[in-house]
Amino acid sequence: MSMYQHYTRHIALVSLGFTMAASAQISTINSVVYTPRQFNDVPAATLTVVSNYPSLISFEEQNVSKPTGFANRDSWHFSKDSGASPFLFGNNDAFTITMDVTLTGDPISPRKEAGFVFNNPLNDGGEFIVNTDGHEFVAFGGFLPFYTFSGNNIAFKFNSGDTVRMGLTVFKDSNGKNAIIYFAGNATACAVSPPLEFSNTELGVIDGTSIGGYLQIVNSPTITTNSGTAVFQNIKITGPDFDFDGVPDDVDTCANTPLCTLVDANGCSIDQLAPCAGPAFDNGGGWKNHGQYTAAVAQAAEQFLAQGLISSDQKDALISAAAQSPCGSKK
Ligand SMILES: [Ca+2]
Ligand SMILES: [Ca+2]
Repeated sequence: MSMYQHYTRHIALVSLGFTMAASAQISTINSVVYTPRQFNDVPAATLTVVSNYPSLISFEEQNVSKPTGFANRDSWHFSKDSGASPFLFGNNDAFTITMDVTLTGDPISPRKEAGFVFNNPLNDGGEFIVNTDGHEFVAFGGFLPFYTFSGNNIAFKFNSGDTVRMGLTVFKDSNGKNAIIYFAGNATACAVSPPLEFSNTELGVIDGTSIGGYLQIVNSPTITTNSGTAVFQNIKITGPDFDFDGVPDDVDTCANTPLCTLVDANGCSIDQLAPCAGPAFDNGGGWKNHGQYTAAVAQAAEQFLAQGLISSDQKDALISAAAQSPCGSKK
């Protein structure tokens, strides 16, 4: 099983309207444009870039050390013209972006941070990041509504070297206002923020904003080997995907899949295909008997195996658990 299949809690997702037309533009994104040294306060440091969008981008900065200066920052932004220029998002665009981020700092202080960056066009439009010294999972700055997953939630204490899943959905809510939902996942938990309405003058993403990822390393005047790496993997941008299962709403057959649950190409988990309480189309009658429930789980598990989503052992374990459950049994 992947690390993201395990979760300790999830927050119920509300069904919200969005603008379909706005997503069509997003589908033209085919690449990224690189902005190495967006901040270049330590020019003599060594930067190594690995460029393999969408599966993997990495930035490594070594020897970020000089008597004075703030930081080095390296960025990438989505592009629709094979990396020639950044894609410019508009105030009406609705979309979901997800990626896996591995941030490593050597040492962890001074601060290394990585995650999403919004730029308008190169001014600070806000960040949603993890960092090595504050151990945070936090969105702040620019026009982004503030949100922290860390706070008192020990599950979202970030440590250098962790691989985490980060995501966000920008959409128009039922009040007709632009809002954002942040998503965070790690080896033990997955969660989303509540929908947060934008409160800037433009009430949302400012026209002409570019969006992507970045690594920032704060200069150390004393540690000459001050270094860090950010690896961005499985970068995905689609129309809004409110359950963050990788299948956009307009083609997701099963809404409100629990966060970080394995789904098929239609966005359905095994539990959604074979719910303990009985199939939704059964008018509340539930399963005829326990055997019918177990057969439904077995059918779903066989499909997941055939699609390469689970192993044979996992399939057997799922069927065994279904057989031992009380689901479908008459009381
Ligand atoms: Ca979905
Ligand atoms: Ca789904």
